[in-house]
Amino acid sequence: MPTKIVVLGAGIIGISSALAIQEAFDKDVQVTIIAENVSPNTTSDVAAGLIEPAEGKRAKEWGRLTINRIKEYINEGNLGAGEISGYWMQSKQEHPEWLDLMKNVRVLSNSEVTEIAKRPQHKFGLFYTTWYLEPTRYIDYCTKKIMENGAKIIQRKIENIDELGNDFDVIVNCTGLGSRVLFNDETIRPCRGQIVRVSCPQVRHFFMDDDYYTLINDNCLILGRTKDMDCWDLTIDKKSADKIIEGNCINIPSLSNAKIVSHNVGLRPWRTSVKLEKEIGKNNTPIIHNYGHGGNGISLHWGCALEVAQLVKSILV
Ligand SMILES: Cc1cc2nc3c(=O)[nH]c(=O)nc-3n(C[C@H](O)[C@H](O)[C@H](O)COP(=O)(O)OP(=O)(O)OC[C@H]3O[C@@H](n4cnc5c(N)ncnc54)[C@H](O)[C@@H]3O)c2cc1C
Ligand SMILES: *[C@@H]1O[C@H](CO)[C@@H](O)[C@H](O)[C@H]1NC(C)=O
Ligand SMILES: CC(=O)N[C@H]1CO[C@H](CO)[C@@H](O)[C@@H]1O
Repeated sequence: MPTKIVVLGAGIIGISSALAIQEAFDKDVQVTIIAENVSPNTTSDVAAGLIEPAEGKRAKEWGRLTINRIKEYINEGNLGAGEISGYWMQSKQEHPEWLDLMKNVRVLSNSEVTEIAKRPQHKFGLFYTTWYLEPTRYIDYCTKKIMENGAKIIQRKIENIDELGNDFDVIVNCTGLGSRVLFNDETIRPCRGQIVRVSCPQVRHFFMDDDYYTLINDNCLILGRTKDMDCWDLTIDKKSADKIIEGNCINIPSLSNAKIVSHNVGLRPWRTSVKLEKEIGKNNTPIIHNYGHGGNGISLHWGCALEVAQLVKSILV
């Protein structure tokens, strides 16, 4: 009998955890995914896909493993990922540790800052190269693989963890913001993010500052952003959209001719740090938590998925 594993959640975190588990065990596990929403209707699908690992040692390692994974994905010739270079203008000089993972990192000279600055808060600047990964394309790629490996996906909301009974040997909890209700974890909070996808092919560098960003995907730019803590509203706010467009047009004047492709909003699963650990639940079923990735879930997903697979191994052998 193969070991039965259930993964709760089908955002980038759940789907990649399922794949990493299958790859670690070959044919000895049967993976079932249960999720209320599947791609393209998850928070992950809204994400801009900029690779920007979070602060801290653990996150830096997850980021490093994720970047290696993205390089392989690019080298296979897949759509929806690539290198992007651009400017990060700062009001206070910042040089987070994860910049070690980036390429071509260069502190801008005073004269470059003067040339690029568009607002008083653009006092310092960096130029660097990172990557983007379009979540919807990538989730589709991973989903095909997990289905080929024999996974089942069931679309259903779990109201209470007891509903799973004794059907599974291990539970992997990748429910993002859903963990707040499902696991009574009040330390996870929504951080609402609204963005605008536009077409403007002549813009080829990203531009970020304290309040705004223009990022690059295969066929569009992503203009952001809002960070509204504890706001659950998933409707598009016209005023925020106007502010996002105006702010980015000041930073990159040629955006004034951009065509709007879509407006999107999502709730980042915000937590002071990612919860990635195992515990023993009711009925002695081991539970592995992998949630609370905030604004960095795309950037950390593969490192976290590999750690989940290791935790499953430590339980089963
Ligand atoms: C506007 C915006 C821009 C972003 N940009 C970036 C970026 O550039 N780079 C980056 O790294 N990150 C970015 N993020 C953050 C990123 O989107 C998240 O960190 C990531 O999507 C979290 O993935 P997840 O799989 O945990 O959550 P989700 O994608 O929300 O998936 C959760 C899954 O759990 C399911 N679920 C929840 N509760 C239940 C339940 N009770 N029963 C059954 N299923 C349940 C859901 O249906 C869903 O399938 C951005 C976020 C937003 C909103
Ligand atoms: C996504 O949501 C839309 C709108 O609610 C729905 O019509 C569509 O079937 C959903 N897609 C999937 C794959 O569940
Ligand atoms: C069923 C179960 O073990 N749920 C746990 C999930 O995680 C939260 C947060 O750590 C715990 O409070 C729950 O007991």
